[in-house]
Amino acid sequence: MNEFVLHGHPASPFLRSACLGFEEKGVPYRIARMEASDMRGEAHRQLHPFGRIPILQHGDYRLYETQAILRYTDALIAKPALQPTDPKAIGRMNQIIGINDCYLFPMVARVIVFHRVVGPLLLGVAPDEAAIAGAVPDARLCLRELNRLLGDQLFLAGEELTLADLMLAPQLYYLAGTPEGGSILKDTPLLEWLERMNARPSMQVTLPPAPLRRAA
Ligand SMILES: N[C@@H](CCC(=O)N[C@@H](CS)C(=O)NCC(=O)O)C(=O)O
Repeated sequence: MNEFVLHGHPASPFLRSACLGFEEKGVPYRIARMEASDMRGEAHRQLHPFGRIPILQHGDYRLYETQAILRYTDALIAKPALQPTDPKAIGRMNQIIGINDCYLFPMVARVIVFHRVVGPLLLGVAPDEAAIAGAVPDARLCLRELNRLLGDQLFLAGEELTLADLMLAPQLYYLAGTPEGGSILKDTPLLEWLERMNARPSMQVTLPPAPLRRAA
């Protein structure tokens, strides 16, 4: 089989989600590291017209959008299955992936994690406290809803690990390390789920670079 190559920066939670798919499958892959200075340049736009990461290259097949990469990985490599077969669990998994892509990342992580973690520690930019404060109500909403959907289950979409867990864990890893996220998550089932996820070998071998790791 052709080599799996993921283009991206190791600090990216979306890149980490894509890596988790390969790690959980036990399949080798390579990260083609992109620097912050490469982002949105011509070469990047050739790979991803919207200038985001990650991008998967598999032979002559190129794919972007993290959930699409994860679904491709799961379709190609059967075991262990990372998508449920029960229609209700499939619906829940897809709903939670949608919450991540439509609400949690753009409204919460892209603001709080950027201004608390990525900006100060990676780019040398001071946090924008007003932007952070403005995102806190959305953080409360997202985390309350994820807690409700998790309920007393082991994983987000039921009793088995699914793509929803792989999408959410890298985002919440960072958010939990911020004062705002940490305080909202304190003593919740979602934090217990995150701790279970953090203990998985796949999460341990995909930790972000050290400065960001300490902050999280
Ligand atoms: N919907 C995209 C989102 C990817 C995304 O936003 N990645 C971030 C890094 S974690 C990025 O590329 N940020 C660069 C930017 O916004 O300029 C996916 O699922 O892959």
